[in-house]
Amino acid sequence: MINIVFELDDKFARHCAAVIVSVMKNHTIASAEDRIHFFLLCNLTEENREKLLSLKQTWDFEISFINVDETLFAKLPLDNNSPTLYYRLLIPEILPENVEKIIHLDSDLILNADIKRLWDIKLDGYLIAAVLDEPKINRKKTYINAGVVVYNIKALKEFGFCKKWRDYADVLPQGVKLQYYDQDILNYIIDERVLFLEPNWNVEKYNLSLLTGGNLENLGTLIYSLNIIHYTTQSKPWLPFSEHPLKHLYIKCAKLTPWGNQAGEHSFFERMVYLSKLLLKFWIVHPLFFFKAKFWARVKEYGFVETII
Ligand SMILES: [Mn+2]
Repeated sequence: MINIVFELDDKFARHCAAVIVSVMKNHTIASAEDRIHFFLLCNLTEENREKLLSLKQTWDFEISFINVDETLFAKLPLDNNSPTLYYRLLIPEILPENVEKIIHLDSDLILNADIKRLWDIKLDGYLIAAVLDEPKINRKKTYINAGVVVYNIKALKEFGFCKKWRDYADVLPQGVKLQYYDQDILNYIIDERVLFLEPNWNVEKYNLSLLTGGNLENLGTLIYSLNIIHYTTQSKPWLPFSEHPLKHLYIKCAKLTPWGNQAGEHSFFERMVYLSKLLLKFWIVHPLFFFKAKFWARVKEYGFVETII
């Protein structure tokens, strides 16, 4: 059995469904070992659960919904984000006893290869396997992206992962800022025994142009080497004005979900409402933006919407 875990709230149910479709579409079940069990850490409405379950009419997989007690994260900073982003910290202790290994996937990505190829990578003594992220100031060179991670649950239990992050949360000063929340914690706690995966297992903004040589419009057969596309930017493929060069891969899968009819289509009204909200948010942060030459230079280079996103 191949185990996959997601964490999500009601807003992301539809995007998680698109990921499930993308996993199944690219997967061949040759034997019982290849069957997939999805574990969803979530507190979803009945309606959203039913819709996710209805995918079983088309695809052959197992699915379990696991409720999460959000008070467990009371000591961690959230700002205005959903506590969902911390659910993954529970992975080593919230799953059934017999799950010794699991692939964690974000709900803002799309599989473009058979997940079995990732599953078959041997973890041996490693705690996790993941892809390197962009090294920024104050971030270590071996900083990993938390969107696609293979967890060696047995090893993480022995390592005491859950105790370690709770101890860490206990000493966090009030009002502290974690720039990337759960991802910063994961990188802080796990500083050793990380198996670095090939970048094509988590193709995000940072490594997309590195892998494609910058030629994003005309990828040709190169597209087949991008195993997982992770839409990490603000410009998610389901939003109006998204300019992600691989947004069509998301839309193709989203159309095959119970939410899918209008995936990727936005009426003029929706686009205007979205643009007004963006503009307002931007204006609050940069009230004098229209006086700044730098702003207009960016508009010229990237376009107005991309600049204010
Ligand atoms: Mn993500």
